[in-house]
Amino acid sequence: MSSSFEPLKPSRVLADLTPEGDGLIGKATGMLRAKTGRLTRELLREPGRFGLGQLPVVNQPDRTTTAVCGYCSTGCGLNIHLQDGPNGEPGGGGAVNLTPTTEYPVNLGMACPKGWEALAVLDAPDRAVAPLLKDGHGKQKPVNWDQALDTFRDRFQAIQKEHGAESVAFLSTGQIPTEEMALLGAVAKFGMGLVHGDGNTRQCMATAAVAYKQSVGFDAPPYTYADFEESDCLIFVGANPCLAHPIMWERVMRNKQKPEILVLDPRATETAMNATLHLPAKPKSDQSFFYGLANYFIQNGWVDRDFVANHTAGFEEYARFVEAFTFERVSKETGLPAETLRDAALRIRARERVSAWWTMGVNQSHQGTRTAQAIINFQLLTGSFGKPGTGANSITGQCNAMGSRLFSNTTGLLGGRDFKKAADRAAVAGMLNVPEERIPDRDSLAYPEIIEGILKGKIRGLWVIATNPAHSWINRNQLDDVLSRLDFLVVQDMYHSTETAKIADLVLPAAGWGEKDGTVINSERRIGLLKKVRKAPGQALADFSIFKLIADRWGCGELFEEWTDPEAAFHILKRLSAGMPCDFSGIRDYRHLDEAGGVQWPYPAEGADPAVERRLFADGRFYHADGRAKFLFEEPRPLPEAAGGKYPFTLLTGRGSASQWHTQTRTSKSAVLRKLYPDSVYVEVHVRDARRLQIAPEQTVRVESQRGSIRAKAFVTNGVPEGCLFLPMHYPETNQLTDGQFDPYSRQPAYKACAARLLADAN
Ligand SMILES: Nc1nc2c(c(=O)[nH]1)N[C@H]1C(S)=C(S)[C@@H](COP(=O)(O)OP(=O)(O)OC[C@H]3O[C@@H](n4cnc5c(=O)[nH]c(N)nc54)[C@H](O)[C@@H]3O)O[C@H]1N2
Ligand SMILES: Nc1nc2c(c(=O)[nH]1)N[C@H]1C(S)=C(S)[C@@H](COP(=O)(O)OP(=O)(O)OC[C@H]3O[C@@H](n4cnc5c(=O)[nH]c(N)nc54)[C@H](O)[C@@H]3O)O[C@H]1N2
Ligand code: SF4
Ligand SMILES: [Mo]
Repeated sequence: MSSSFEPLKPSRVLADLTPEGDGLIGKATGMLRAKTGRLTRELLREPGRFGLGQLPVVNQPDRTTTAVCGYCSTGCGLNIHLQDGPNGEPGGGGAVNLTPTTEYPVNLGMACPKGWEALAVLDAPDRAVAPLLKDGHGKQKPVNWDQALDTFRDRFQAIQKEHGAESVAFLSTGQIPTEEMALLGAVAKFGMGLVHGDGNTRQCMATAAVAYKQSVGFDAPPYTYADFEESDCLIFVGANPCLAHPIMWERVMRNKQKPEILVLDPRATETAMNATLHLPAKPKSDQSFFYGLANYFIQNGWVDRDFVANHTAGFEEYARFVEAFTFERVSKETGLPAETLRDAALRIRARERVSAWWTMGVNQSHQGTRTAQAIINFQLLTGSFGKPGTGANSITGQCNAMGSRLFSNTTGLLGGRDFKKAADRAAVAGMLNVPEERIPDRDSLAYPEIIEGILKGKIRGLWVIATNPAHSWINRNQLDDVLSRLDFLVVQDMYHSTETAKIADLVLPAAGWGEKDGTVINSERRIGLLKKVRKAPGQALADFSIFKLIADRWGCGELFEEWTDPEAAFHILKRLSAGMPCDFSGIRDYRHLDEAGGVQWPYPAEGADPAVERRLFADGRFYHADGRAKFLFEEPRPLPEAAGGKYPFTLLTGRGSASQWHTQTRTSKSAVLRKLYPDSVYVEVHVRDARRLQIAPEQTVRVESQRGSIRAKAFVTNGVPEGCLFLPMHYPETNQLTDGQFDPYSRQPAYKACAARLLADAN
């Protein structure tokens, strides 16, 4: 590691600044941001300088294998370099290093800092290496697997006996392979008799999933990453790919169409700084923005009449509805001048291949579903679907968010089916050889209702797998209280030190990425392969094995006999997918995935398109029975908790750097990554707000909402608009302030706007 490399802390850049002259501050913070944004590219050229990946000498066939990265939904391919075993077996000693795969169609030889450091975080001292059980004094003590499994069964069965089968619930994840998550969903629901189980994808993708299902008839992001390069106008809405999906952003940088890049984000993010037009609309005004844009296009006759007539439904009503969204009105609601709105419209109109990309700035909102559909509607009326460089494209978050949307068996039945449909239940019962009556005939409660169920004493046992709600759930002070009411809390995680594992009655030690096999589905629907290239520490087991052990101990193991190992499970998944829009029954086996560089769904057994990069809807046929996509719309609603009075700021939250991952259980374990972000929580505040409140850069301040009060370092910047604050989600303090509000259709938490105040005095 080079000692000359200086960490990118805001403190260092800002220490040199005086609050005089916004220009200077703007320039300096801009510099910092540009640096963070540029980091990935610098890394690619000179990884050694950053202490990342001491490059292996050569790619030796016996000593190199491949696997997909296990952090974000980009799904980069990595070459894993192996050392020889104790007796000289080539590659038998496990992974010692990795480098991005040049031939993988996703990343083309690139990786971000998290990917480069993926192996380092496996060796942390706080890895869970044995099951831990709370003793009579509330202290967690190591026990063996036998005791752990007995306790799991006895406690949960006792709760179910007393309070009914539905009194135990589970929280799944988009973090583990599809095989594991499908087995979990099957064991929990068909084996253990649970009805309620949801996952951390509720916090993340629920809005996009519901929006697609309602609009196009199936949860199907339509694009391929090639569209980043083929588009001549990219509209990013509430997305900061520069740091949240750095390798997708690298694909944008390869775009040779001299693209127009519009970024709709209240903050001047790293991505916005690379835009041809940044549109700093007020938080949650995107829905009005797209209605206004649609109205302007319709008024000018810029509608793809053929596409609308042949492939959509409800356009006339939509056109009437958006008439009210004049630029005058939209200007008031978004805070963008009418001139800027017109400019944006003309820029879009001037281009041929327009793509719209959205992430959490849209999904995490009290009106996320209708906002996502406002984007979909706009792309429908301009016919921007199914052609290269187009689409209404939700970027997913976790490495297997897409797998979770299809196969978690939580609020939807395996393979994108519906628990409420008898035919779907019968189909799954037949394919899995489980009695039909074991399949619940209704949806699970959604995550927020599960929490409410605990509060009301209806849910008394909870099994949490690969997610850390005590840090990541909205308004977590309340959640702490809720979780403490449970009779029995089981947490299955790689680390025993997560906020949720620390309060668990039973901790089950799990293997992580690199320590097990399986597949994940990335944002462009590409199924990629994870591989075991390391032994898990101590007694930690792959989640797959843990679920099998639990099924056996519970007494329902015989239902899952066919699920012998992840690859056998993959064949079951293929069967479950057959005939569905996500059909991938044509994938031969794991080896096929490895050889092909991953395979996008659909890939049916008959007539699969062999192209490496594919998009959906080229024929204009959507998944509704009539083949048409629907225009869905609604009056925008005011913010549930508008800024004003005692709490004059709007608090936004989100990703802070390319090197931090969520609740930091993993990324905080790499010494290299730790140098790349501030080690304690900071709040972004606009220069003029800081000056008004007499807050100096780096000063410790207090941020408060109706839910809580935290101390944070002031990061004075004009990257956030006046009247807004921004807190990165990676620090446990952030969700002490957020407000438990949800989208009515998707039940996704509205993490990205609540009222707050800022006090210069931190005491
Ligand atoms: N380094 C890193 N990468 C990650 C992750 C990580 O933790 N770290 N997490 C992964 C996951 S699971 C996810 S879901 C993605 C998230 O990826 P992104 O959604 O791109 O990241 P966020 O920072 O949460 O939110 C994006 C932007 O939304 C803006 N925003 C807030 N409110 C609004 C609004 O009302 N309208 C608009 N237009 N914008 C708004 C915020 O200012 C922010 O810049 O990242 C993935 N990649
Ligand atoms: N304020 C605010 N809060 C947010 C957000 C925001 O933008 N703002 N974003 C939300 C979003 S989009 C998301 S996705 C969530 C993420 O929230 P979480 O899911 O709670 O975050 P992670 O830190 O990814 O938690 C994953 C856990 O799984 C463990 N783990 C990793 N791999 C494995 C494995 O293979 N097996 C097992 N058993 N465990 C494993 C990790 O150690 C970690 O404890 O946060 C949400 N919270
Ligand atoms: S961009 Fe995402 S998938 Fe690629 S290396 Fe980084 S974290 Fe891994
Ligand atoms: Mo997410």
